[in-house]
Amino acid sequence: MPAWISVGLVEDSDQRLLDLRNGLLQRPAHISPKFFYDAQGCALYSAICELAEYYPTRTEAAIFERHRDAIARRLPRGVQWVDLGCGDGAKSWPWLKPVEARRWVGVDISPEWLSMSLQAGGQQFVEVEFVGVATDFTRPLQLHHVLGQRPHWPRVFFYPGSSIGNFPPEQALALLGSVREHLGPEGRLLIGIDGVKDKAVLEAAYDDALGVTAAFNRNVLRVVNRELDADFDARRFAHRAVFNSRDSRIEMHLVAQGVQQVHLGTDQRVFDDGEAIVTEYSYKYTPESFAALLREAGFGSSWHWSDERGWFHVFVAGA
Ligand code: AVJ
Repeated sequence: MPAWISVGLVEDSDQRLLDLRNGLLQRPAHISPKFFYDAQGCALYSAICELAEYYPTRTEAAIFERHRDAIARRLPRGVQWVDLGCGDGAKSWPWLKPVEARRWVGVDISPEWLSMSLQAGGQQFVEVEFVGVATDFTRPLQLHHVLGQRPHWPRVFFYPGSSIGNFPPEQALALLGSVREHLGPEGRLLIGIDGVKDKAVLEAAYDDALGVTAAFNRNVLRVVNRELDADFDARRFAHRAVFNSRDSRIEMHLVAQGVQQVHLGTDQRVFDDGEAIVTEYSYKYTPESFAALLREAGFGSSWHWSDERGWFHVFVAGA
C-alpha cells in the first residue's frame, strides 16, 4: 500500500480565494493559471497535448525517448524520484528503472491526481515506495522532512513539460533555488524547457484551430464562478494568445466582448469593452538564457538535450 503523506494544505484556502478575488479587482485584472486545473480543465489540458499545433508535450517526449540513456547517465542511482506537478504520474514511470528508483514522491496541487498516480505507480512498481505530497509550489518547497526520511537515497527532482514557464523569471529563480536547497549530495534536477521560436509557431500552439485552448482558457471563468460565487458569462469573453518577444512570453488573455458587470460574491467589477483579463504567461527560454538562470539559482553544472528543430530543451542540473 502506498503511503499517503499530505503536507498540510500548504496554502490555506481562504488566502487562495482572497488572492483570486483581489486579482480580479486589480487593473489589469488577472487570474493565476493554477485555477485552470479543475476536472474539466485537466481534461481540456490533456486534449491540448494531443493537438497538432501544441508541440511541447510530444517534442519533450521524443527527447526523453531518444536520449533516455544519456540523460540517465547524468543521474544518480537508487534514488528518491520527486515528481513536481506529477499529474497522473505517467511521465515518471519510464525513468524509474533506469535510475533504479527506490522511492517516488509525487507533489501536486490536486489530491485527486495524487491518489490516481499513487495507485497507478504502486501497482506497476511493487518494490518502490510511493509517497504523495499535496501542495502548491508557488511558494518555497517544504520537502526536507519527507525526503529526510530516507537520508541516504539521492534525490532527483523531475519537473517536465516546461511548467516552470508559468512563473515570471523572479519566481522561477526562487523555485529553482528552492530545489537547489533540497538537492543534497549527488542530487539532480531534470527539467523541460520550451524554447524561443518563430512567433507564428508559438501563437498557433496557444490558439489552435479547433478552439481547444480557447475552451481551456474560458473554463477558468467557470472555476471562478464556483469558487467566488461570481457570475461571469464565459460566452462574452474571447480567447487571445500573443507572443510578447520583449519579455519572451506567450500571454493568454480573456477579452471582454462588450461592457460587462460581474458580481464577485458581494463585490462588483465592471469590465470595459475590450478589457483583458490576464490568465497565463508562458515564458520561453533559449538554452543560454535557461543555463544562466540555473547558474543564478546556484547550480554549478548543467547538461542539455534538444530536438532537431531546437524547439524544446531538456536540462539536467547539479550542485
Ligand atoms: C502546463 C504550463 C506547460 O504553458 O504550455 C497550454 C499550459 N496553456 N496551453 C503551457 C498551457 C495553454 C502549459 N503548461
